[in-house]
Amino acid sequence: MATKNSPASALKAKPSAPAKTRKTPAKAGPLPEIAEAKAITPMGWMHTARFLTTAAELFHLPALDVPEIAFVGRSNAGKSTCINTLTQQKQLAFASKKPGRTQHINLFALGKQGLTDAVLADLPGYGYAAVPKQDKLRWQKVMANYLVTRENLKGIVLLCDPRLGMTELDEVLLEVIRPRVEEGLNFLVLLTKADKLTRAEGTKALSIAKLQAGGGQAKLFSALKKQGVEDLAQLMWDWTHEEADTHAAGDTHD
Ligand SMILES: Nc1nc2c(ncn2[C@@H]2O[C@H](COP(=O)(O)OP(=O)(O)OP(=O)(O)O)[C@@H](O)[C@H]2O)c(=O)[nH]1
Ligand SMILES: [Mg+2]
Repeated sequence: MATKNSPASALKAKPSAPAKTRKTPAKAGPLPEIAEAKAITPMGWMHTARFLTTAAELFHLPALDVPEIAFVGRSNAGKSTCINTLTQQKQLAFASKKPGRTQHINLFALGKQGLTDAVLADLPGYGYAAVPKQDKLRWQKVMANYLVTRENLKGIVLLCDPRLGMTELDEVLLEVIRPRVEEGLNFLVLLTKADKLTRAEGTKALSIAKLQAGGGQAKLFSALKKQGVEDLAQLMWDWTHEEADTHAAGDTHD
């Protein structure tokens, strides 16, 4: 959904001024304002993503003052694939058939070079049986700490394979983040691999996820069919530009 001052709403051109008689021949190429609007569609913005840094421990993560969105979920849920699909880059985040592929917190910067305005965080998945118990517990602590203490965290996307539903560890994560969601942290349950579901199954899974999401939202997504991609890009934009939108909206009133 487009909000005020979102890239999509920027595309809605203002009523154009009455055409004046042109004295000089028109130059070829797009009008500057159209070129500008094109550069800031949610998908265009997502495409600016580039690797920022990686960290195995929380204290290795740089403190940032731009909004950050975390992609979390069980191993193999499709977090890295989702980031690659959103950013339209094949190998920005490492996706793999082998669960447990992502083992560090990987940050990706968004926005024009030198003008980072948001960060995506790809987190290692949990619940992969082959990981030694000690490592599992260590990781669960790191992640819980990250989700509770990361100051610039603006939103959490919990990716979930609807064929498996919410696992016990997903429920634990929901409990961990509940206080922050109640305080207004943005939250989305993203049902991945929707291409594996019939339409009826998708509708049912979505209504269950909406209930489980508490104060958050739920959406269907398929990297394979490119379902829900633009919608998600728009939501990411809205989450990370809320204050700018509010200020701009306020500017219209005296
Ligand atoms: N059919 C289908 N397969 C998908 C989709 N998204 C991801 N996959 C597959 O699911 C597997 C796991 O994807 P990843 O993106 O590596 O999952 P992850 O959540 O990052 O996994 P970890 O890094 O282990 O936590 C890969 O084989 C992907 O090709 C989708 O939308 N549809
Ligand atoms: Mg991954």
